[in-house]
Amino acid sequence: MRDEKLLKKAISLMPKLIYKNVSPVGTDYQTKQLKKGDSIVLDFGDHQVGRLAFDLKAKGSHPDAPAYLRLHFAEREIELTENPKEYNGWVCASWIEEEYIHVDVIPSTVKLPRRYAFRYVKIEVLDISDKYKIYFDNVVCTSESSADDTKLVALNTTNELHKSLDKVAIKTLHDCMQLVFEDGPKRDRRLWIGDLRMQALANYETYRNYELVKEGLYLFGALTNDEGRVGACIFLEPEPEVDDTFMFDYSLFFINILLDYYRKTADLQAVKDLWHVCKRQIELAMNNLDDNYVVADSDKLGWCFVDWNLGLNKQGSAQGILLYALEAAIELAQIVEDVLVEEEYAQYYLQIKTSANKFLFDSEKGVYISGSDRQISFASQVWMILGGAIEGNKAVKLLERTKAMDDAAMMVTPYMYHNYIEALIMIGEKDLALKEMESYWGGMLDEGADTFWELYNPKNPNESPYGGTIVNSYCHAWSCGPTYFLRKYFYN
Ligand code: RAM
Repeated sequence: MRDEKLLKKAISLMPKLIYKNVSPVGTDYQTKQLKKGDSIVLDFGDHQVGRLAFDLKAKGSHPDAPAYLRLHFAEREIELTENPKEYNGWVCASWIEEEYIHVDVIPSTVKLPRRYAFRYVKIEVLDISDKYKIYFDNVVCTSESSADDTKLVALNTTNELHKSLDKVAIKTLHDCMQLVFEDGPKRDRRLWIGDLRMQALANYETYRNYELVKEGLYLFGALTNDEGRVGACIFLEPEPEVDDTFMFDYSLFFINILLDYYRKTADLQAVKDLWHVCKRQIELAMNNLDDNYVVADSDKLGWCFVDWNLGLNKQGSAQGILLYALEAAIELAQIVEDVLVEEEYAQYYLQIKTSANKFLFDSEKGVYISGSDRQISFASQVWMILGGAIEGNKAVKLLERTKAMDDAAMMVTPYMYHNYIEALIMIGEKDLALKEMESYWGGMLDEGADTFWELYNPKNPNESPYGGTIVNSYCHAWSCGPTYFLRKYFYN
């Protein structure tokens, strides 16, 4: 389904990109003359999203054969040690940022064809004739982003770790802010709704680009599937289109993003324009409940996202997420004065909450369970807390019990950690929230992160759910939480 009016509005909100030329650090690369088999690694000093150009020059005889080069762009230096030919994972290898190019005329200016996300670029001379050597000059990356750094206010702290967490989180957000909030500028380079929720929150505390959030909301609202379901992500080109991936949790988050946006902007018109989309998401989610008001579990991979832990059962989390979305929907109903719907949702909320505590709570173990195997995971507990199924001290104890269990399914992404930190803050565990954030995101800093990653397992920093780190995204929007948490809850 395509709502042209909403789409037009979305497109009118598309930002202008801001460009900046960045050169590699260290100036001696021009002095390195390269022959066949040689290579050079250029370091841009920080993560960049942009286009690369350079002058290719020769020393020796007039070049009598083209130069054949391979360029490999990397967000982390470790990626340069991996051989793309050995990558065998399920995410398409075409995401690996490498180019094989022939340069016929030397000297000449070479402009690479794509936008890349990187800090390092390795250039290998695959072949040139032995009558000349090449060298590089005027290497420049024209970086691009719609984030306006003049809008930033420094975090008022002397705590060095907090400064770094804030700075790297903002850089992550900055590099993902393009024509839309992208999930990651290396991969998948598009607007995903789960990522948008967190980007919007971090953006409210930093760049305050409300229009970019609004654009995202109108895009998702304009482009749904045939039954009106909000998609998991949107492609922009060649023209805006919703992906055919739909996930229970991601569709519902539309409602929370709209409410967060309204709370910041009081943009009543936007709520009115998009209220029918919210109602449809609730309706569709309600169709997914069994007779006991419990979200029906599914074997279908990706029916609900929650986290990249492939062994995770999603049912418990989905129940909590539905409560979380319903709470937001009730507030939105009040805002648009849709009294009957407000009452209806309040009833749903109570029923679903009661069912969560009746059918998805193991009273012997004292934790929420998920799926027919009664899986215990952090995700289920966190989402039941965020959804309000359990509150206060009871919730504190719930997390303590979960922590004490060796077999509880762990969180694997900064995305799920973000939800965990939010839950801790919600139940009054601010100190613990800060400690957990410092240690988890701080672990990435210890690994040398310039931007925060899509995945981070402290026990195995190079883990990948895709079958190879070479396609992991090391600047990923859903990990920009620290700036939001620090600024909203600790330095306010
Ligand atoms: C990843 C994307 C995105 C996330 C989805 C579920 O492939 O990069 O960040 O929202 O999965």
